[in-house]
Amino acid sequence: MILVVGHKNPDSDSICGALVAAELLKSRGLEAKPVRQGEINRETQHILATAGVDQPEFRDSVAGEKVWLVDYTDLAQAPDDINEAEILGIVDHHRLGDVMTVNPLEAWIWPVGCTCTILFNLFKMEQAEITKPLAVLMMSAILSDTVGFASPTCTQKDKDAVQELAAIAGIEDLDAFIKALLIAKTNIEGLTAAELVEKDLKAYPFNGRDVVVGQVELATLDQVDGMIEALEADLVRRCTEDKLAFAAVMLTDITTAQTRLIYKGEWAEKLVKHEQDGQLMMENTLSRKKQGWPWLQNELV
Ligand SMILES: [Mn+2]
Repeated sequence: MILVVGHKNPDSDSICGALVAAELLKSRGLEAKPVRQGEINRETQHILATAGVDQPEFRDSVAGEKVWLVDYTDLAQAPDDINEAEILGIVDHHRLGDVMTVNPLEAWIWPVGCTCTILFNLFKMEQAEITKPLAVLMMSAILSDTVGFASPTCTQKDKDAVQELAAIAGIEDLDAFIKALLIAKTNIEGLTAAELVEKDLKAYPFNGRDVVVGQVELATLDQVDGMIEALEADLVRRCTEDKLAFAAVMLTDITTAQTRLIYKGEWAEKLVKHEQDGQLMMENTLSRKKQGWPWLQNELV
């Protein structure tokens, strides 16, 4: 049995990708099971309901198992005992991280907008059947990761994949489909500051220290009015409890690509010079991977 496992703090690509990759392995005649390392978010719930697919089983230990990794190659995002598992495969669209393998592996790492775009192409290459639910899972993950094609991470391969998948899924009104997805993505009603920071938090080892950067995608920055102090307090708490050098959360208005960065920690002073009127605004910044984190790495060295 191969466990197909997405990253910690799973986003939609990580859940849909695990579900889809497990089906690809099954189509090769292998036994495979998708698993998740955390609770699924509201957008992913919306996608699974639309596709009519159950969420993967929770699993945070993979010792002694054969695994495929989906949507990451960083140890920090893998199950804690990943070194006791055998990594047989990787499908990912991030920079290459620090996982090591004992044996040769199958690795599909493409610079595209979404893991599901790679999986879609693997299904085509292997002439495996893409059912309607699989098409909904893949197109939704691609639209989520690329923020409805608006992210600079989006490539022609992502657009082509969605077009073909929408036809298979029988989605006639793609704009309405995207709108419903983005409403689910930006729904933060009732979430606490800690839950917002945690929502899509990623850990990055940097210069021998630990850094975390979260991102909250919003329909308007007004949604977090009145929560800024609580968000800052939560970042301070994380820096103390987890001995972080820097903790930040990107508050991104996905309609204008404007991001407000809330940040704390020992290294925070390195960024103060970019503030205007007490706020650090990052113009034209939708993507943490392509814009936010590269900029931060430059500033934090
Ligand atoms: Mn992804």
